Amino acid sequence: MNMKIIIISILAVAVVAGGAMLVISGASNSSSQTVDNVSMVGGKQIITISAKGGYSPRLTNAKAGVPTVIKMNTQGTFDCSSAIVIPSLGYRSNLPPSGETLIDVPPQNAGTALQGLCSMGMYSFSINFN
Ligand SMILES: [Cu+2]
Repeated sequence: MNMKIIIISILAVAVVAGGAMLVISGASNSSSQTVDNVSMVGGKQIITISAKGGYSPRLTNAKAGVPTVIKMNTQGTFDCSSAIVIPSLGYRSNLPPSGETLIDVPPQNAGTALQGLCSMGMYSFSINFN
């Protein structure tokens, strides 16, 4: 009987702590424009952008001339930012409510600004290649 109560309270603490960490990481993501969301994996440049009530980060500085993958993250995204359009790539997709969607981007010339939009053009993000 006592054991059960202890286990339940441990679970409750874990859930609350997990929730708090999510809130903290979410806040730091949206407040900072200089998040490091670009990484190189196996010669490919991976740009991570999350979509939920808009796109984060709004502005990304990336390398020109390398094959690139945009990794769109959704997590409980039920707003229109899940309907994504990248006009210059002719790309249009409906992202799943939660998950990862990979978008292949061919090497871009220096000076290119790639723009992504929600289908209504209300939310946007840009990636500058240099
Ligand atoms: Cu929209």
